[in-house]
Amino acid sequence: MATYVVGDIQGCLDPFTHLLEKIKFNSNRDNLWLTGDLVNRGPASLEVLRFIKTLKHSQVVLGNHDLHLLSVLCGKANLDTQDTLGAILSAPDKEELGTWLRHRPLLHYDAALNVILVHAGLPPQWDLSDALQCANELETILKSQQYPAFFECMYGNVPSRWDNSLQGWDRLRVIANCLTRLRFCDQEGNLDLNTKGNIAKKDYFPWFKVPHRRSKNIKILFGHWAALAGKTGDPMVVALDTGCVWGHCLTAMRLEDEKRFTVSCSA
Ligand SMILES: [Mn+2]
Repeated sequence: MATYVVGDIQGCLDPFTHLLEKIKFNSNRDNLWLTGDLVNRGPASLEVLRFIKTLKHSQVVLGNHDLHLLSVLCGKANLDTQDTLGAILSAPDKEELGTWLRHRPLLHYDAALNVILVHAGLPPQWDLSDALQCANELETILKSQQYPAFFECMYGNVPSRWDNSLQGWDRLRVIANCLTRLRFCDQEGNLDLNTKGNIAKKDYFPWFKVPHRRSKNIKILFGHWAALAGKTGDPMVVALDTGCVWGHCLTAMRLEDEKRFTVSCSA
């Protein structure tokens, strides 16, 4: 038995299938962890979702595109021109797929390995216990009948900084932005959710390089940030989005020995 952690698939079924063949993935025996953004931008989101839902031993965390799909499914957002989620919206099993996806966590912590799996990252103010608590607050709403009200309030970049005194939808929006959209923030934890490359604005850092970040003692596996090309320069922070949907590659890392396997995604 091995555990493989796969980066952002974004509806790219063929590279995903090729990668599973390359690692000789055995769904009866092996574990698959996924960094989220299973869907959108790529050509086969419906098929990717259906396939992952059938896996016996999988651990998914939700990404921003997964949350957007859930929001569209409950009528709280419209598809934008770059979205490729149309086939899911007209699928006969869209309810089951949506319910399954909505019950996935935002963060997974493996205590035996001291490893966190998260889509984007953690703000510098959070230690492990804060991260677990905040993810759980949002997961609880997503699993409840209140979830459409969250999606109505999810979109937006403010408040720009986590503060434990935040309440209500503002609190949940910041939690969602940290866990699923974060790339850069400053030492005080102000999020820059607009910069998408790998060059920080003045006084900002990649979230994992902020001095005094309180989660430095835990290994963190994440996706979301294709411009990093799988490199952080820090063995405790493991980037796994290698830009599959942008024609680069899809990566699986075997957790036991951290060996990486990749397949090319150029058309
Ligand atoms: Mn993402």
